[in-house]
Amino acid sequence: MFNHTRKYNTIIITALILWIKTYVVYKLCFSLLTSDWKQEIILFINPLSSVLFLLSLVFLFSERVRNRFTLIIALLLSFILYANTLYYRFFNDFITVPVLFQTNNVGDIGNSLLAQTYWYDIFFFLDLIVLFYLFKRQSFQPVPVTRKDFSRILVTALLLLIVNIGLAESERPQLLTRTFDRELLVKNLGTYNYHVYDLLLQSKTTAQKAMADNVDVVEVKEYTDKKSAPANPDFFGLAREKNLIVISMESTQQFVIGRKVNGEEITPFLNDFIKESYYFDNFYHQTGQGKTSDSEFLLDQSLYPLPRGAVFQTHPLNEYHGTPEIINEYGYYSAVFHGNNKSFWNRDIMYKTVGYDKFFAEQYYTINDENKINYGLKDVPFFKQSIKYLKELPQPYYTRFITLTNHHPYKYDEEDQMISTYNTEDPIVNRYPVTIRYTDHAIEQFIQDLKDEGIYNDSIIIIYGDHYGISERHDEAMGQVLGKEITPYDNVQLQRVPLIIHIPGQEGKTISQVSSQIDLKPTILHLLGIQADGIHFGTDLFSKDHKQLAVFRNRSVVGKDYIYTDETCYERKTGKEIPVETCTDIKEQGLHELELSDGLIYGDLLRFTDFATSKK
Ligand code: GP9
Ligand code: MN
Repeated sequence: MFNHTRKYNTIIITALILWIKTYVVYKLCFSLLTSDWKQEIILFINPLSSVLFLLSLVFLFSERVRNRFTLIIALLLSFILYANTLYYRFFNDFITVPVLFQTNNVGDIGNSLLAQTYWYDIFFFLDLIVLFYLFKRQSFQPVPVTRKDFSRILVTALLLLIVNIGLAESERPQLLTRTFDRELLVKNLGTYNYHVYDLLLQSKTTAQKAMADNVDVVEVKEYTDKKSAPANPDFFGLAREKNLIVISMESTQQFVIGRKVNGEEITPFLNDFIKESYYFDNFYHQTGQGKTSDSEFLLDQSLYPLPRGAVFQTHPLNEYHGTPEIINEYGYYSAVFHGNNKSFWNRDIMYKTVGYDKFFAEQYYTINDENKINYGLKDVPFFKQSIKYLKELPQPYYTRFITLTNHHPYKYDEEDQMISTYNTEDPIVNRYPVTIRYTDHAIEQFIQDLKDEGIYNDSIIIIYGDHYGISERHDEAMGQVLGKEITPYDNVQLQRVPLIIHIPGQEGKTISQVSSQIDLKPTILHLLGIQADGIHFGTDLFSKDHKQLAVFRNRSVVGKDYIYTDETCYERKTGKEIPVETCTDIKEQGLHELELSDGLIYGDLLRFTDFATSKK
């Protein structure tokens, strides 16, 4: 009798502690907003089923090791919770299986994550010490248990899971089949169940490639052919035989263009450069977890990056028909310049796959404590040191320069500060204009060097922002900066990044059509005088038939007239909320494109084609 009362003691106390801890972390460390009590209840109960399930397993162990095993489970779950918290603080997202295998980046990401640790993080693990001492007490000493006792806990866990999934499905139909986004999954299933679900998804991805056959690629090709837009004869071949210099501006959002802090322009150089270039002020980034590398993928492939992980990491050995490979057949030499470790984002491998001739990474630069900050070489010495390599390249070339200084958490050395900080409560937002201003200055010097070296007049220069720099976590401070409360509509609009295309001899102008990173490849090919007739989800920005559609990885869609996000439809120009059905068309087209593109990558379907590699 005595045994009966105490045999569940350890499980109950451990479950309670882990359950409450998880909920507290949800509330304090993740922004999982709930809009009614039902969502709050789902959020509250969702850790319990997985916690109980794991703890039921301790009954399968002998009394001798049972308490130790209980502690190991508690440690494991606390670790998962903490790892997600760190990742969330930096990426505003949850860990996925592919992210875990991005071991190449761990060193650098590790630094960023370290900057996000706080002394009070110790609370993530303090309860384990409490449990440790508690388990020494007489009332927590394991007693013999039967299979029935095990089943009791297991069945309770399963019942809880069923109730949880039932509630979640009623709240969010098709949650499991459609995998909306990670935040919704965690909100509804709980962080632990989410990881199990993610593992299952990963195995599905692996199986998909094995099962794909070449029928699917025909469907994709038919779709993109139908969508594609013919080149504008006024622009076709304008860059033929010219060099192409593409600059990726780290974390640079469009809102900084033309904006001032304390009466001073944040981007004085770009503001002027825009006046003699084509400038796209409704150009959106479309990156996912692969951040910079996703933007590179969009640029060179005109395919969507993946919903989970960085495609550079997860599918670096696929067959691709990207810009470097295509233009190589037209006599172009291709190279990338970047002042960071060559294996970051698995670039060294991926660049070989997609056909770059050369990658000037960290080892080509003189990097020391003075000229380095955050992830690597500062932008000014980066461009300065690149010039000597650029001069030696066989012409014509396609070169890409990836800047780095304006990277979260926007650290800078005092001597590099050329503008005041913002003055909000949020240090990240405050520092942001300072590092942007620095990059603006670095690009100004680079352009001057190109002029001095006689390269400028022979080159088309494209400058674009790779992705957002200020995430939604900073909405409050952003609200102060922009002087308004940030709505979901504004959050979509904040995903605009600058795009500047400078063509020698052309005056340029501002083009306000909706456009996105996926449009760059066909635009570049047409400028070079190459028909873009492979598989491209984007369309030429200069085409008279350019399709105004920007599909985000979080499934928001921007169309010519409307913006669909958060299951709400807005008028694009005014931000006015309108009936959600108005957005049905763009939403469906967007989802369809994502599905086709994902299928293409998961199935490695380009291996079944040969159309993009043969010279026309
Ligand atoms: C790393 C740099 C930054 O080399 O491109 O990557 P991000 O964190 O922005 O993806
Ligand atoms: Mn980046």
